[in-house]
This record gives sequence, structure tokens and C-alpha cells, in this order.
Amino acid sequence: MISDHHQLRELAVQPRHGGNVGALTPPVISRRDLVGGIGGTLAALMLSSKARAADSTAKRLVAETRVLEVNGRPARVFGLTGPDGRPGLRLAAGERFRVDLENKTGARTLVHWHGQLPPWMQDGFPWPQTPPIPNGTVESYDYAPVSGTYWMHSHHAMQEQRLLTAPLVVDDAATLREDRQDIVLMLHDFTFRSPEEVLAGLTGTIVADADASAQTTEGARSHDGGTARSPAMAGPGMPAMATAGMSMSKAPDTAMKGTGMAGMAMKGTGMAAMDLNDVQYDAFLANDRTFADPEIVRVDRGGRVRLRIINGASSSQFWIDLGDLTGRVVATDGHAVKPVPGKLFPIAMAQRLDILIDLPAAGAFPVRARLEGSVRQTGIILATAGARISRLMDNAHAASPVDNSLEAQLAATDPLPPRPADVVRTIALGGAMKPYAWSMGGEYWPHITPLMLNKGQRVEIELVNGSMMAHPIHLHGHVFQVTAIDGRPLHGAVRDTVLVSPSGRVRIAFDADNPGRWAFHCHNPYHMETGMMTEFRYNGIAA
Ligand SMILES: [Cu+2]
Repeated sequence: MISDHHQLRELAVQPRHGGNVGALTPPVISRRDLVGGIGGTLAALMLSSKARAADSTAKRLVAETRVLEVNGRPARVFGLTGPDGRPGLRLAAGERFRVDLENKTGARTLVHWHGQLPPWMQDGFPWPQTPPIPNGTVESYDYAPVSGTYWMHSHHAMQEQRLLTAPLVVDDAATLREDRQDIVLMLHDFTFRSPEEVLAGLTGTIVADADASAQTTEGARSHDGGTARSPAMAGPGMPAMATAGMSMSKAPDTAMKGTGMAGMAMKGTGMAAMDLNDVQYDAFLANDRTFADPEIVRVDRGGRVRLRIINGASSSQFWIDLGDLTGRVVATDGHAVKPVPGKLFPIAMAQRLDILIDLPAAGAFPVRARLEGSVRQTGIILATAGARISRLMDNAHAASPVDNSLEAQLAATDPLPPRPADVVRTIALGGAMKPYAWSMGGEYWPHITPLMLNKGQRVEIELVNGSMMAHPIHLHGHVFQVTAIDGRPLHGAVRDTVLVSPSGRVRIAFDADNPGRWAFHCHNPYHMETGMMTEFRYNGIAA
């Protein structure tokens, strides 16, 4: 037991190596912010920081390295620190996304604003027209953001797996009026191995080959692959200094991982062979901390809470387990849905859930994220003053595979207007653990044929998963509505990432309203790196 008020306070104020990811406090909305929010009609401009030097309203976001202590060992990871010294960004209602990204990672980087709908040149994807920015430089962004729970992550050189990720929360007036305590819970999976080593283990190759494979995900570009990429053991995109905290010796089982994982979580699911958790991690983090040393978030007795859960884990999916509490999901991927009550909610890679909770009274309430197909978990603890906090034991039973049981219940409060589709496509998801390679529409990135679109078209995509692994499919620059699951039509959630179950089918629809080049890919980066990505390109946009 860790108990009593005094010890609780100690836990709560314990210095953290990684900085505070949790409970971002809403900034005061200034008149200047409001004015900034309604002003300006800037289109797809990549403003240089020099041109905007006099503009003091830009928020500074620093991409850098930091030391995180995990399981008692220091690890050098990336981080994204906002102007308040905390991870990520929080924008006030009506505030523009006016951000200067400063690259202090020691390598090139590029940050994607996941789920946001900026002009394509500001999306943070490494197209030839928008290459990663060199170390020591600043890139400026300016667009009208979408409110809700979002996140940001590097889309370059497997930096995302090294925690170059952070929350991105955009307030809106209606949410602020609810007057709820706002708590961000960001999930990560962590390994002391480098992502290059993980990928090499998965593909059965050597680290240098995995590095080469990763480079092809950004396509062949003459200006890429410069000095920032080193084949040294630290891996590409990671400064040499970083090797100190990175163990290269722990490779528990990637090479052996195959379908062996399947059986253990399958009881009662009726599924014969499913591959789960293709990467084995050393730790699962909630706001950078393990469940052995969790963040304790102080809440009021009978308090009203909005939990913003972000699955920033690279290759891990969870069940959010509220324990004794009941919550209701009110938004998925930042977009409002009709409330769905419950205690257990699945969250796929890259997805977000906003869950409202009305606390019963005083007490300590763990919010767990239970890894699918495993007894392992992470989480935070909501605790009223003086609450006794019990040490949390591992689960006795493995959690089920994450599925679309919640997805099937969701209905957007602001659905797409009904209209016939102009473009209808079926895209097959293929691949296997051995050989480890994953495809979209029978093609492997970067050797793909873009789906060409015209502005104003309604597009309908049927994703058909022919593999034995679930794939969280993410579309850049647009939101889509889920319109069918396994052939059953529905008026589902509006979101940016949807899980396609093994042998499952999901239909999505979206309006082509944001001309540019847009990535459409599996959000498991190891699947993406080995091919599961394609492009939606608007006619008139040069390749
Ligand atoms: Cu995948």
C-alpha cells in the first residue's frame, strides 16, 4: 500500500524526468487571441520565421531530446515542449494555430498535427515539397485549427517511436462552459531498443537494412539522406549522444514473434488466429510514467472531469478501464458523438477518446489502459484529497483484442450531409508477420498509384482487411465518417483514424475539400515503414 495523505502528496509532487504531460490547464483567453482567431485568411503558406519575426502571438514549440527514467533506468528520448514548459500545445477557443516549431533534436525532423485540417504544405508529412527541417532551424505554421483532442508526432525517420509526440488540445467555448476539470492522459509504449533494431527484428534483417527500408517510406529524394542520417548504432535521426541511454542488448522476442501471441487472448472471441502486439515493449507509459509510479491527479469530491485520452503508443492498443467509475464517451478523435456510457472502452493506435466522468464522492480512482491480449497495463489515478491509494496489481486475465464494439455504437453529432458518392474505391489491406511486409491496395509504399481526387467530390472507401492483424487506418487532412462496419451500414463517428479488424471491413466517406497531397496509411509505424501507405492527391497538384 502507498497510502495516507502525506505520502500521496509526496507522490504527486515527485520530480519527473520527463516533464509534466498531464492535466494541461486551459490558458486564459485573451482578447488578442480572439482577434487572432477571426482574423486572417491565409491560405497554404509556409511563412518564414523571418517574415513573421515581429509577430509576438506565435507560440513556440521546441522539438528536443530529454531523459526519461523508465523502470529505474534512464533513457534518452525525444520530446515536444510548448511555451508553458509542458509537452505539446493547448490553444484557446478561437485561437489560430500560429506556431513556431524549433528543431533542437540534433537531427532533421518534421511534426505532423494529427487530425488537424491544415493546408497540405503545413501537414508535417515529408513530401518532396515539404522536407524535414534541419536541426537548429525554425518552421512556422499558421492555420485555423479544429477544436478538440488531437496530438502531434514526428512523421520522419521513426522518431515517433522515440516519443517525438505530444498532446494538442484546442479548446472551444462549449467545452469551457461545461466547467469540467480537464485531464489529458497520453499513452505510450516504450522500449530500450531503437526502432531500427525493432524493425530489423520484425523483418528478419539487419539494422542497416531496416534503416534503408525506413528511408524508402519517405520516397526517393535527392535532398534526403544527408548527414543527419547516420547508420551508427543510435539509428538515423537520433543524435550520437543519445546512445548512452539506449540499450541495444534487450531484444526479448521480436525475432520469434509470429502468430504465437494469438491464442492467449482469444478465449470466447471465436477468432482462430489473430496477431496482436507485434512489438514487445519494456514499459507502457501514461503521461510518461509507468503504473508502478503513476501520476496522481488531484480531483474534487464529486468532481466533474473531462478525460482526454490520446493513444500515442506506436504499436499498442488498449482498453480504457474506468474500474468503479462510469463514464461516457462524448468525442472520438476530437469530434463530438452522441454520448455512449460505459466502464470499458477500446482505443486503437492514434485514436482519441473524450470521456466525461462525474465522480461519486471521495476516493482514489485508477484509470487504467489495459494492453490488448495481455495482462499488462498502465494508467493514472484520480484522487480526492486524503484518499488512500492502493498499489495496483497486474490483471489476472489478459485483455481481449481491441475491436469495433464501441465504433458500432458511435454516432456523430455533426454527420456528413447525405449525398451520393462521386468516387467509390475498395482498398485491400494485406500482409503478414512472416515475411513482415504490409500493403495497401496490393501496393507497397512508396511504389504506389495515388488515388486522384477533385475538390468537391464525395469519396467512399471500403477498407477490406485480408490480414490477420488489425490496422488503424489514418487519413491526413480530412475527417471521414464511418458508414459501415463489416457490411452493416451505420451513421457512425466522424474521425481521422479507424480500426479495421482482422478479416474485417470498414467503409468510410469524406468530402474532398482540402486540395493537396495527403497520406492515407496504417498508423502502426512498422506496418507503414514496410509498405502500408498510399496517397490521395488532388488533380492540379504537382507530384
Ligand atoms: Cu497496420
